[in-house]
Amino acid sequence: MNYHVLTLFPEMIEQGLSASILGKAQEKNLINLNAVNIRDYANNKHKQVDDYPYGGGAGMVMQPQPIIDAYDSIVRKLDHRPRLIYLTPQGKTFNQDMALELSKENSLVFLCGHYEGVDERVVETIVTDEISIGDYVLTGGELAVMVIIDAISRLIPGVLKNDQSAETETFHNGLLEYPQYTRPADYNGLKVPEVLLSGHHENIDKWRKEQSLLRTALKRPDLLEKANLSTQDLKILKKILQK
Ligand code: 6GU
Repeated sequence: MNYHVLTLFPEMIEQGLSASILGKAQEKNLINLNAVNIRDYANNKHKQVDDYPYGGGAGMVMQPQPIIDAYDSIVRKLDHRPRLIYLTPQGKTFNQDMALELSKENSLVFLCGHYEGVDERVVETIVTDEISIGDYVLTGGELAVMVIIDAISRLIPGVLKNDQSAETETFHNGLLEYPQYTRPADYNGLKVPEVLLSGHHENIDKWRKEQSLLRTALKRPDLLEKANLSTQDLKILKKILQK
């Protein structure tokens, strides 16, 4: 996966994604990160990238020329026009299904806006997708793009230690993850559920499935409506909710 991030703060992106699992994934070339400073493409001698909004109003607007030239410089090195994802609270709210879909691309370009946003002609001409990470306002798209790159990257084969962990956990099947425990089995009188110590894998799987269903019903009932529950799951759920 080749990520290109168009930003006024490339060091923020580079540093934010250099630690831990994503840092390792870059070292292993499972993912590649190219943070492009939009300012480097400004055509004027003051390297200005923003200006006052036509019609007046608060803040500054990012000008089209440096952004479009920065995108074109990436396109020139490829044999196709990669998706250009603009991070904006006006976009579609990011979720796990979108992460999975984007993880199948070869190259992705992200555009981080700042100030009051980017000139609308950028959105009209080169932006293919608009994504938000939730209903709140950030100072810029940088933190949002890091969230999205993290969520996509962990789905790329080899990035996580065992491919399983990306599958079994929260949201894989539209449900929340079951509770986890580690040693000690008794922590100041707080005990790990007996079934987990039993070594009986069938019972453990059954317990975990029940816990996933129960938790989702209690904490995120909205997810339960969307999850594709089998008739077996529905039966289990009915039983545990009666208790
Ligand atoms: Cl993607 N960008 C900005 N600037 N603010 C946001 C956002 C994105 N998602 C939620 N708030």
